[in-house]
Amino acid sequence: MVLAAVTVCLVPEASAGPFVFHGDLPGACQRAAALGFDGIEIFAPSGHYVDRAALRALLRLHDLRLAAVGTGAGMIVHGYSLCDPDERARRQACEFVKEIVDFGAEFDAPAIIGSMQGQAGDAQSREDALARLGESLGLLADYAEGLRQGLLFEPLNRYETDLVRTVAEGTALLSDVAAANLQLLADLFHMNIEEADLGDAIRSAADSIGHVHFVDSNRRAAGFGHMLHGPVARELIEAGFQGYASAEAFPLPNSQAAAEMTMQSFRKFFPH
Ligand code: LER
Ligand code: MN
Repeated sequence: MVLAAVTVCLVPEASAGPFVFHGDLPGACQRAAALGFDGIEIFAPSGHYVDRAALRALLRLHDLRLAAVGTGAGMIVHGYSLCDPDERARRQACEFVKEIVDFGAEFDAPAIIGSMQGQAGDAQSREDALARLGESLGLLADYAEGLRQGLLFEPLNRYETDLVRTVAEGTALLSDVAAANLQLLADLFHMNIEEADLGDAIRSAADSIGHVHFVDSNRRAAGFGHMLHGPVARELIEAGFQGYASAEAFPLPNSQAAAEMTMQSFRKFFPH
């Protein structure tokens, strides 16, 4: 069964970012539960930011799960990257991610490596950057494995990275890293830019996909753009996908309307 999640951003520097709810964690939980979401995905400033006991109480109160935790604040706030050519900076990036892995693991939620993959840029060749990224991912997957936790790797579109942009590039990196607990996050917004055919891309990597960012062509809630979600949903269901379709979308026209439209689309494409 595919589960529904919705994003909550607690990072002030990302207040204009593509997250359905911003700032108010108790309010987001209350609204997510009222609409029937199974879980929330948290984008936090660090692994220490969220009060564990308070979150545990909120999740219990609203019968929600923590679906996943984002690590992108490491890039947005600190400029960290897992492919940084400077070894010390790369180690700091890994430490930042590990703290978020710790946080997620307390709630049985995997951490997401998206923006933290970084960019090769002019400082290094793409090949070297990919090797460094692969090494960091291997270390982090081992670390997560020690906590019996998965790790999610997310290809991004060309305007955000010059490293891993397609699902096929993602599966190639995963096979280099060869960690059983490392899976792909398929963000439909990035895929809509980079893939020739979304359904084909999902089918070709179905075994590796652990999480989906469920969104429309314009990065608004699924249903507010022109993406054809039917073939994507069909391939996920066909493959027996059991993870979350998590709404990572702009709060347009507002958070509530984006969450409502997401849920309407979720029920249409993933009927239980
Ligand atoms: C960034 O564009 C994104 O999609 C996030 O999920 C990655 O951290
Ligand atoms: Mn995403």
